[in-house]
Amino acid sequence: MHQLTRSIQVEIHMRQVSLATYLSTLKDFKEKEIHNIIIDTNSEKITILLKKILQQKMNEYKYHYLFTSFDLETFDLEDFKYNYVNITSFRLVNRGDVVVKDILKDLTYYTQNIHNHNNAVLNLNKIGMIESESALMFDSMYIFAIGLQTLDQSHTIFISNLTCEDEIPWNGGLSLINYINSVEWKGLTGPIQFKEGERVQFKLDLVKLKQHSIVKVGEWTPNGHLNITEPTMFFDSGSINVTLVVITILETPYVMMHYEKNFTGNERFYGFCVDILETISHEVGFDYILDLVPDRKYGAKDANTGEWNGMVSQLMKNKADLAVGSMTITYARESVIDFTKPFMNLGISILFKVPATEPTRLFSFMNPLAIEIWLYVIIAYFLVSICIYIVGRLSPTEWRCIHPCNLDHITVGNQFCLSDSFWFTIETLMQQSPDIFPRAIATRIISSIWGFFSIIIVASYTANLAAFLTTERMINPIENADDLASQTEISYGSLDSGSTMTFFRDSMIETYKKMWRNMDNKKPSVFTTTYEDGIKRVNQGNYAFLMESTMLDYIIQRDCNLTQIGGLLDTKGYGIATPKGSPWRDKISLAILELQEKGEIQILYDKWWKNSDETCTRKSNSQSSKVNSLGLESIGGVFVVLLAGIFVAETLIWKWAK
Ligand code: CWD
Repeated sequence: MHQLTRSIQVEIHMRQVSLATYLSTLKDFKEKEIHNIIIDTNSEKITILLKKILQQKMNEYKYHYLFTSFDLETFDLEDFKYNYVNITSFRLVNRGDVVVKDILKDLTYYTQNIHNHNNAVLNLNKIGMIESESALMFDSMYIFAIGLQTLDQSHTIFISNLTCEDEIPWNGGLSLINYINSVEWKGLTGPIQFKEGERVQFKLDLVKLKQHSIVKVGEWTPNGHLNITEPTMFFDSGSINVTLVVITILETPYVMMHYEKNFTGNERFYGFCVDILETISHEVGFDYILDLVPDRKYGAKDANTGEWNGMVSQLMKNKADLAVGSMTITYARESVIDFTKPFMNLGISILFKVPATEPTRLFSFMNPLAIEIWLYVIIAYFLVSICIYIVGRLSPTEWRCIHPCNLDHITVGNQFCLSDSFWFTIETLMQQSPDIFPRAIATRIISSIWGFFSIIIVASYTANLAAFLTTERMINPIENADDLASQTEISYGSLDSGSTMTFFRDSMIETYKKMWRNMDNKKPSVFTTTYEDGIKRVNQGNYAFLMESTMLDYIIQRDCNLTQIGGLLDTKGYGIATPKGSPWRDKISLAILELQEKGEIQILYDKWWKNSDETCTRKSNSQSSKVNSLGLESIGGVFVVLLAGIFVAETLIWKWAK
């Protein structure tokens, strides 16, 4: 074993305070984060000081007050008991001692019945405690009485008149002191014994405030000095046999409930968070009583009244020691309650119905190009055909002799007449080799450019056609939060009084502000009391539910009709909540970190999220992109076009034949 030597630096601030400066001094300590305070004052002032400590909310576990007064037990410490504040002092009178009890009983009886006085004469307060000053006074009078009585038994005591003029001492004085010195008695202030005129063999109890009462944690004697018998009391604020009140909220798979009658108490609850709580309770060392929060809400601050509801309000009112569940750590909550380190990370996302597949149509072969592209191609076709006709007419090279052998009758003709120009461009567009060859530079330039244009259009069309005809296409009206915000057809909402709702309410981002305004004004309300209601509405259609990603994962793994849209809108975590200043927060945080590092939280996650028969099997990516054989419903339109073409040609032939 290594002996570690540490040098500790202690900074000591000393203040002499009056009633008027109690508050400012405490404030100063609070600001400077001075947590260990020794208070040396009399009993009356302590009562006022305790009030000021409460006003400053300095009655929490991190503060340690050591009172030099021996009368801690006579103060009303009800408001300090449950906050785990450390209050220590020494006591002279041990009220639990049998001798002390007997003496106090006799004294009470004597003062009430024999003398018919009230307890005030002995300074006995309402719980029958005597102040140390009165106890010392009582013991000294008692010792004096015994000394005097013993003197009286062995000597005859002469009482002489005393004057202020003569300095004649009383003869029996020395003997009385000797008799007093030889008295041994157990009084209110413990064993009384004298040596050379000084009291010896006495002890002071070191006492500390606990949740139920003030308990003895050590002893001080003039010879043995301080002996702390319960060191754990100073480091472990009450984890021995402690039963904590834990509130929770039902949320699958975090906390679920058995409703059958044979389940009682904590057995009623099961789920991911219940398992975590059980593990932590063993780790940290506490028992717990688990119950549901009365209003079934997580906790949100009312924007008008400023009042909190749900589990947050229960913790604020100290009605529970812990709140366990899918409780999100938020800035607003952290300012009124405390959170442990997060045991799970998540973000807000969008739950939506799986988009329907696009129906195949007879003219699906037109889909690869947008309708306006088809229009532009037709317009371009007409323009280029007319252009090539005009340029052909104007270019001398395009004119040639039609009958070169007949030199008497020279007839010149142009190969780009109107119908041939249209024929030439359509042939080029269809990637056929044309039977007209432009000869002029201008017509060659136009036909090359048109040829290039045709290659690009045909290549793009062919590439897109394969994709359009062979894979299923989804009609997805929204792809992310911006899409949701910019439309009014699909309504969207979130869980009421939860962190998702407050995220949108308090956000400074324009898209989310817009979404909040939309949600807040929507009638009927788009907020749901349970997330199951939200899922029901999503399944009914035309509704997107903004929810936390961990829960969303759980749902989409089980319901193949639902899907996640877009990514996460934020990142945050779930933590266990405690009242402000609770000593449990740090211990539970440590336990959570340990569980995370050991991978136990991941094991629990897999147990509740993945190992289930309910999970739906979705088509994997490779399956969904498998090439489907093309049916008539997809490319039947081509046959229609073919028939229409033949019909038009036949009609024209018949007309001309007539
Ligand atoms: N909560 C929420 O606000 N939205 C959700 O989708 C789910 Cl599942 C829960 C409550 C939230 N965790 C809170 O602590 O308020």
